[in-house]
Amino acid sequence: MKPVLGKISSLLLGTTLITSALAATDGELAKVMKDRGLSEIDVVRAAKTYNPTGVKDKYVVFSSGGQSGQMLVYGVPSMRLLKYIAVFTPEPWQGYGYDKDSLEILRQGNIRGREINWGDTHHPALSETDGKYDGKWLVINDKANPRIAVIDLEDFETKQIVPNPVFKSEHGGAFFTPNSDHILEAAQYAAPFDNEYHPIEDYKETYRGGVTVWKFDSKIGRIIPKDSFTLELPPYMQDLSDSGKGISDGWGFTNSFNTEMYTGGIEVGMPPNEAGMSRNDTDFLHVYNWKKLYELSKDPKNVKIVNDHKIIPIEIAVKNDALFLIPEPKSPHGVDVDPTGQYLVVCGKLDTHASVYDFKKIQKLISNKEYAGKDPFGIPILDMKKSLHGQLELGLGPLHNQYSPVDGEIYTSLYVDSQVVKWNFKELKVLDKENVHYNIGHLAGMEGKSADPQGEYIIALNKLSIDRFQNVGPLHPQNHQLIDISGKTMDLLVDMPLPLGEPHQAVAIRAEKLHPHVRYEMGTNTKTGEQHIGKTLAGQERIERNGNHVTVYATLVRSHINPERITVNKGDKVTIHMTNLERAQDETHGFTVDNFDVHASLEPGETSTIEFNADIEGVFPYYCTEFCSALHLEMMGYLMVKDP
Ligand code: CUK
Ligand code: CUA
Repeated sequence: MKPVLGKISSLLLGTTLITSALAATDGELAKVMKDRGLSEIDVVRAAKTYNPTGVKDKYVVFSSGGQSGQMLVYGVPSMRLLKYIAVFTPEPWQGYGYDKDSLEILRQGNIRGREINWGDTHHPALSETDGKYDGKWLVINDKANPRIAVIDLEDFETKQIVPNPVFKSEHGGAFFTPNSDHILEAAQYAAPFDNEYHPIEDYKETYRGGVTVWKFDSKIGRIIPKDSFTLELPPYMQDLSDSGKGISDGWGFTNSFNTEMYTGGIEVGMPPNEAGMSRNDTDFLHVYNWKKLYELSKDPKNVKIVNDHKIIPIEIAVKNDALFLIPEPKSPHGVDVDPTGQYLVVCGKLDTHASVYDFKKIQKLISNKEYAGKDPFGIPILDMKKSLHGQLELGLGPLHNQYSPVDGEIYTSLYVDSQVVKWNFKELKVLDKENVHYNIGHLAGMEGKSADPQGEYIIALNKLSIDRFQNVGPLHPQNHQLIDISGKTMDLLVDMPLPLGEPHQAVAIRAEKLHPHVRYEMGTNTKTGEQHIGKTLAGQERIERNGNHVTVYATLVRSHINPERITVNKGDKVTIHMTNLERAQDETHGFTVDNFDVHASLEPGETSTIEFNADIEGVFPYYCTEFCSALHLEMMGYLMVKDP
């Protein structure tokens, strides 16, 4: 039982200050409280999250935007939305997918030559130095169309999308290694690595799971596909993963949930009559030495090539003592390495317990070659009991974990119970529970999965909001709930409705670690960071014709677009390079030509390009789409398309 009375009385003690402020304001606060029906606890909670105008937040949160294929940025504790980051989906305001350079980024995400315009984002990760967030890069996965995107935190723009060459779906990405030299991405639904048809009867022979270890160059912030490889795994469904740190640095950990290899009606290699993905009491935690595997991947003898991509076969990994399995309670979800790297906390949706594995014990079993058996693919299995530090019953549906700076303190989401539980994973003791609304999935601590968790707050990312907000139709907003964890017991402060997509996971970083710039060097191609081929300074504006290709070099500055008239022939291909000549902070100009489905957002100093075929005759105004000055409406011109 939750100590409700204790919680309220401790909150009331904290309100002494408010009470005296109340008296001092001669009843004004009391009047507001009365008019709005607020209690003193409500007022304390409001004060803990209120930012007066101009006051900024202490933490910045990057949340997955789920089915929107985008990301969201908001501040903590105010829970104010700051930005959408366009990732896998076209985003008109920022011109993402509507100008030439961003369209090239979006199209890097083509799979087998086909355009994909949506994504199912799940797990954002912030780049790390020594396991601590360094505020440089952000990556996120797409579960539906297995891809990883890289976002530059100097301008919060997507710079790279890398499709996975062998997976057909993925969920165990993206996880940075402690110095961001690699990113781990595990598959989800097992499928053949190649792109051919293989009958489901051949599941065990031809379907595979895996973990892709992407090489990441943290100086330039790009994934290097040619130096990356995939560790082949059995067709158990892989799930969430985490990278080791501290004493487990060099190792990766990936859950699985279908060691039965159930395929929906036909079960391979298993006795009949007992079908299903959760028949076994345990599934497998995959433990692999990605650092050793990376070295092995450099020798062609150790890899086979599928879709131009290096695969390390199971046998090679086993032969080199780089891959092990440990039983874990069935259908696990999160595996979360603690700040020291010694403990791994695994939570199973169908088990009320959390399992705390001790990497020191795992290491000892591995170095003694003390195996409890082998799986059907020849992978050594380590004994579960001998690997465990212990287990603790937490409640129904434990999913994900976050850490705090207090030694041994951990916060776990309980999906079925709709609660956050605070407990000690070393002493195996429940400390507190807090109700959330409703059916929490992930929870986000402040740097709560790094080597340097900050505590203070936890955000509950709930799957359902039901009655929390105004009814806006059957599709309800998502509900992010901010919880104060600075006291002995948790205290839910405020709800934030989120009208985008399902926020599977969010990561929070101290705002002081972020240093985005406010303008670009003049003429920058923001997608490459280099000088744009279309860079145009004042006085260099021109229109060039080469056959039926017309290239315009334009500038935008308050309050005109130069040139103000572009005349072309019907059938011409038109390329317009534009440079925003502004130096002032926040002086963005937008650019569109009516009827041609193009749009660019030009931040100060940025050069961008739009391209279209002038395939219809007529007169088409073009204009600046951002209200940028008193003469904003005058910032326009005409595209004249005539039949020659
Ligand atoms: S998942 Cu959604 S609640 Cu994709 Cu990390 Cu667990
Ligand atoms: Cu420039 Cu409006």
